Amino acid sequence: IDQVQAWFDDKRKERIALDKDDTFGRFKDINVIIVQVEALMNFVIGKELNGQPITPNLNALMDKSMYFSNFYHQTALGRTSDADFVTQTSLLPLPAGSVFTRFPSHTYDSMPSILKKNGYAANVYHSYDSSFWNRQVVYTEMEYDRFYSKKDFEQDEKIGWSISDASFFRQSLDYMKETPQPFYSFLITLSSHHPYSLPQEYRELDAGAFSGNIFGDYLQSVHYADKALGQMMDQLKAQGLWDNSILVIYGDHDNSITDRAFYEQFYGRPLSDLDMEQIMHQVPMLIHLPDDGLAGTYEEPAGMMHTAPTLYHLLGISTEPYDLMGSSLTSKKNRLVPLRSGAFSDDQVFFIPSETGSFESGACYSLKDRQPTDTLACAAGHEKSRQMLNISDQVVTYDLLAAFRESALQDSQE
Ligand code: GP9
Repeated sequence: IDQVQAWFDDKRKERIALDKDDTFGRFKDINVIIVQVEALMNFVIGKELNGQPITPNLNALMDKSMYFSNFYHQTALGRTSDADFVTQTSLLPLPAGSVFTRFPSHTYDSMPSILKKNGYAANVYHSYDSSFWNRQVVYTEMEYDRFYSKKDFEQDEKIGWSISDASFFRQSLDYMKETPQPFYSFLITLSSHHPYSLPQEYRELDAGAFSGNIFGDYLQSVHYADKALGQMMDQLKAQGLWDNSILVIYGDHDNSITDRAFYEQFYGRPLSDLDMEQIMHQVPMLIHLPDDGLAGTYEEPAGMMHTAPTLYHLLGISTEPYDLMGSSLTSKKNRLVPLRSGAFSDDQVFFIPSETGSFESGACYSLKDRQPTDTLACAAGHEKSRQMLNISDQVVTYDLLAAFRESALQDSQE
């Protein structure tokens, strides 16, 4: 316990030192709207298919936002629920199962609870059964004011498991109109869910050589999700929320399509193991702010565990009382991004673990020339990454944040 606490204390000091820069609190008391987009991957962003942009609305938003071009999803078997957990708590997912179903009632420093302490309303929107991924229980624990689930949405326009993203955004924003400001709204989309069987009338992309296969279906679904996002942004503007909200959009995880041949056909060239690892683990991450001062492409590696600390920093909320693994992405300091598979990246190397799990038989790539390099170059990062995963596992499994708070309370009473 002492070691874990000391580790968090070091992180806390690093974070607080970063709060001295002039981006801290630049967007105080501004609304925060986060959209977690189902299976949206980074490799489609800015790309065209037969001359047609796949994500025209995200491309346009990218120019006016902080765009993180090497952002990793960090999820494991808990998929969408892991993306949610890591984003909200700045901890990491478990090696087996989902935190949402295994340890829903343990103590975590989550964004809704922290923003509420700072005067925000906090609501979560997802048009599916409230029990899926144990969300109802977790969202109550995270202290959201309200979870708008399937029963709160008129099921007027069906795509896949639920209503279309367009209808979901329209209805969610109607609810948001009534929410006192400042608010935190977390929206989770669904139309681009596997197996990407988008009804014919929504297919507006010429998938060309990919027509009729699952990769083409995926591109169609992402193109549709982008269109719905564009409509959502228009509605935010019409409702007068655009200029007083931070809008965060990111993909939750990969598309489960692992056949390298599809990606090589898409890129028109052979892809290395490093290319494939990055393609499968990178999701887009955009933070649109009420002014353009911080807009641009941020190439340093980053991950979902950095999202909440970045928002606290921009909003000017001190993270001193909280135990978080990430730090703000407004700083350019070298970051280590651990992935649950045992892979990790920093700004120099990317490590791909072997099937056996032994470090020596893994592959270490230099990001400078994208060639394999001596595993020694990955040794320190490997140790740090293992340590972070291990610390997070202990916090989640043994409810250590509750133990820290309990012992702090006892100390203060003595
Ligand atoms: C269901 C949705 C999908 O509510 O969030 O979750 P996934 O299957 O992608 O983990």
